[in-house]
Amino acid sequence: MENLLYEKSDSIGIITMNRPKALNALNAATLRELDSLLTAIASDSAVKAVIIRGGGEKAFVAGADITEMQSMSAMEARSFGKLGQMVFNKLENLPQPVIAAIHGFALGGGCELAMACDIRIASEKAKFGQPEVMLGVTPGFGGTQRLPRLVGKGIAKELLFVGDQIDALEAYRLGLVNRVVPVASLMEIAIAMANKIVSHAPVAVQLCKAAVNEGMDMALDSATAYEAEIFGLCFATIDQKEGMQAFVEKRKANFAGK
Ligand code: CO8
Repeated sequence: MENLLYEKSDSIGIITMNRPKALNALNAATLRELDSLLTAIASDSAVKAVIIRGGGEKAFVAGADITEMQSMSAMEARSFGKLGQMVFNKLENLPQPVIAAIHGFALGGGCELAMACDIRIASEKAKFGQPEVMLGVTPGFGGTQRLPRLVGKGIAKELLFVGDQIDALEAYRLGLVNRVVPVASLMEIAIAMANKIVSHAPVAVQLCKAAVNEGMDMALDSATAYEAEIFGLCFATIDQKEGMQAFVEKRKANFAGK
C-alpha cells in the first residue's frame, strides 16, 4: 500500500494513514486502499480490534485531498463522495470494534473518518472541525449525518456553518470524543483500551456493536426486539458457557471467540 501502513500487534490491527507530507489528506487512491484493507480485516478472525491513527507529527487526517478535488466535475465529485461514504460505512460496520487515536488535525474528511470509528481518543493537541463551507462545499463523507447523531442537531449546525476548529477539550465537552489524553500516551492508552476489549468475549463485543449500529436506526420497540434476538444468539456461543462458568467458579474466563 502506498498511502496506508498496517501492522498487527497480538490481536489488534493498527492502521496508519500515511501521507504525512499532505497531512494524510484522503485522495481516491487512499480511500481505495482503505476499502481493500477493511475487506481483509473483516474476514481476519485473528484481529479482534482495530486502531486507526495518522502518520507524522501534525495530523490525524486534514480532510479530503483538496488538490485532487479542485478540478473535479460534478459527476466526478459525486463519485468521489460516494466512494468515501462506502468506505466509511464499511468502517462503521466492520465486525471488529475500531478506535480512532487522534493527534493533530482531524478536519473535514478527517473528522468524518474519526466519526465513522466506534470510539475516539484524542490527544490534548488534537483539533477538530468541518471547514468545508470555507471551500464552497458541504461535507461529503457522512459528516452532515454522523455529526448531529454524535453531538446533536444544534451544535452540529454551528460546527458546519461556522467552520471553526475546536480543540480536544471542547470536542470532549460536546461528546465528539470519548477521552482526551496526553500526546505522549495516546497510542499506549488506545492499545490498553483495545487490549481490554479483546480480553472479553469477541462475539459478544461484535454483537454489542451490531446492536448499537442497527438499533440506532430503528424505532425503540424494533430495536429492543433486535436486542432480544442477539442476546439469545449469545447463548449459542461457547464463550457464553465459559463466561458464566468462570463467574460461578470464581476464575477468569478464557474466551475462545466462538
Ligand atoms: N488536501 C490536500 N493537501 C492538504 C490538505 C488537504 N485537505 N491539508 C493540508 N494539505 C497539504 C498542504 O497543501 C501542504 O502541502 P505543501 O507542503 O505541498 O504546500 C501540507 O499539507 C502542509 O499543510 P500546511 O502547510 O497548510 O500546514 P499548516 O500547519 O500551515 O496548516 C492546516 C495546517 C490548518 C490543517 C491546513 O493545511 C489546512 O487548512 N488544510 C485544509 C483543511 C481543510 O479544509 N480540510 C477539509 C477539506 S474538504 C473535505 O474534507 C471534504 C470531505 C468530503 C469530500 C466529498 C467529496 C465529494
